[in-house]
Amino acid sequence: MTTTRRTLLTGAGAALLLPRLGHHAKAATPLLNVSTRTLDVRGKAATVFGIAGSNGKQGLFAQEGDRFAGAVHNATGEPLIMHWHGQVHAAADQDRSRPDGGTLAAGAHDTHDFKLTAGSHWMHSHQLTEQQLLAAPMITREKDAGDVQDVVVMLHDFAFRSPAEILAELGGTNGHGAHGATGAQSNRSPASTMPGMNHGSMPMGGMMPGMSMGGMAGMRIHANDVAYDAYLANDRTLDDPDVIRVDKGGRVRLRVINGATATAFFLDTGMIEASCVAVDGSPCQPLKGRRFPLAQGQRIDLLLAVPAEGGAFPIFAQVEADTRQTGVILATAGAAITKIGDRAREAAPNATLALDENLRALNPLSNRMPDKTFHLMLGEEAGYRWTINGKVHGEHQPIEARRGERVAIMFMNPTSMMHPMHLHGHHFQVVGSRAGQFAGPIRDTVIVPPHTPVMVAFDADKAGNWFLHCHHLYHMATGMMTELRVS
Ligand SMILES: [Cu+2]
Repeated sequence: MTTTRRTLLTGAGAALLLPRLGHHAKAATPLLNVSTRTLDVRGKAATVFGIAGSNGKQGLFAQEGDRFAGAVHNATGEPLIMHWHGQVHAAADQDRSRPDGGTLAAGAHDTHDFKLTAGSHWMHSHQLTEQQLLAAPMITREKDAGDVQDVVVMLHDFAFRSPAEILAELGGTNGHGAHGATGAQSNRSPASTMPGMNHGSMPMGGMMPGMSMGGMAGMRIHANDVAYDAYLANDRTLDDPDVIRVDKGGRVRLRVINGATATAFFLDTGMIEASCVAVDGSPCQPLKGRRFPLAQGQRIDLLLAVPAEGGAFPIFAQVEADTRQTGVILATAGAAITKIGDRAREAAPNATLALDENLRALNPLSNRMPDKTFHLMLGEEAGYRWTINGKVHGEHQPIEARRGERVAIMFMNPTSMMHPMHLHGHHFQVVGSRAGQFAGPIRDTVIVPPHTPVMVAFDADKAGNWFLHCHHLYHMATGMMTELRVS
């Protein structure tokens, strides 16, 4: 990958001349240009979105210390809400995907200036267009990344149908994912709200009793509620995969982003044992393995040593609870590339919290009791209606904290599906589950499996109103989103 330092400097110069947000004059050299492009998916042309830097490449690759400074131009022809996923140095007014953030009009640009957050992050629209690949890597290489070859892999689930059609198939209505839309008022009872679970102050040690999700035990667990036409890794299927040249005996840092909207994957490094060194862009104590879960919105950084004798080494991403897979191939010069099918021999398991229970943050939170603990009950109602504490977004009751407070959130999930829960503006630490309390990884998106309590904690250090939502696009769009207000 080439760095974009030059791009960033150009952007920084441009920033001096431009007002901050929503300007209509065309920026001379946008830092990023959001537009449409055409892909070939299984021999069929597909019009999708893309986010290109001034070098024409998708996404951004910067160095630690760089700023995200310059204009983002909306050439998509429709209003845009971008989210800088994982960028904790972006102030609230630097991210459109916030309550009252508005949209960037077609043809207009926003001008940004914030310090990039080191690590493997990404950017995507906070609208249904995320399904149409309105997403790209946003990588800031760490100063201590060392002498390794960075290989960025972006995963997607792909359909030739529009996201509106998919939402209709699911039975949902999009009143809530579009910010600013008020959404239909519900007259259903909030069946999944347990009395007394809002804004509780149960200490962390009290999280296990009463968490058996009684009455839900017989409920069917499922995944993959959208029928996709393909799964993409760097815009390609395994029919014609991205083959990435690596050196014999070289060291590779795979930076994998799950940009899929309704699909969790298992990363499988096949013949090469990997060492997980970061999740969601934040470093962890290295953990060896060959198979790692990766839910929507999550990232994982895996260090691999390419065997000295060379060869071709497929890196698979297999759909959870399914045999379908996508992937890329790492290959040394001259290695024979054999065709790999898009079906694994055995179905992958369902994504669980097992990885997080074994990972330990390299830079954990300080040891401190939470000032506030919130209990968020994830809910599911008839008509493809996904809720938090019985409310859809628009009817939600924000959770509130003061700057500097340590906040704990316990997610409880009596629903039939896993929910990758994502908090804007902050990184949290995974600190508890049925396995007990632990100093788990720092993340911004956590797998909350069905019938499994998960606790995260963070320091509310940034003023503003921040979305907290499920990163399954169609769960978010139909209601599974609330708000953290930090004053
Ligand atoms: Cu969900």
